[in-house]
Amino acid sequence: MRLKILVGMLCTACLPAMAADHIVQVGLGNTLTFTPANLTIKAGDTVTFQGVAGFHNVASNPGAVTAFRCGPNGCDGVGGGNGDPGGGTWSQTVAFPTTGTIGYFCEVHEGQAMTGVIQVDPVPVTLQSFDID
Ligand SMILES: [Cu+2]
Repeated sequence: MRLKILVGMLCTACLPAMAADHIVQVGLGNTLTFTPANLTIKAGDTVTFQGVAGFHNVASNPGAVTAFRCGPNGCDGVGGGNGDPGGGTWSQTVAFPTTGTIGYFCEVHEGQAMTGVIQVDPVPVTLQSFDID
């Protein structure tokens, strides 16, 4: 007798292997924009914000499931960095372990609609089958 067993694995254990990094450019072409402004990622992924032009930072909306505030001098609460706005080119990476919709903005240019949204989707369930003789 041969049984085929289909097992759905919650992928907590395979997060590290599946995690991806996504780039959001800040101020591309000297515009007051995030590129892309709307990004969909999976839980466990990271987003690297790259300041490319202008004087900006990135700050999550109040109450966001993953809070961050980052700029040229680092991110608030991470290794003594602070997320104050600044110029030049810079790069800060934020991890998004939790599903949800996270809005963010530049504190200097929020009034000029310099905003973005990161949608963090669940990691898909992986199905595996085993044969038992
Ligand atoms: Cu800005």
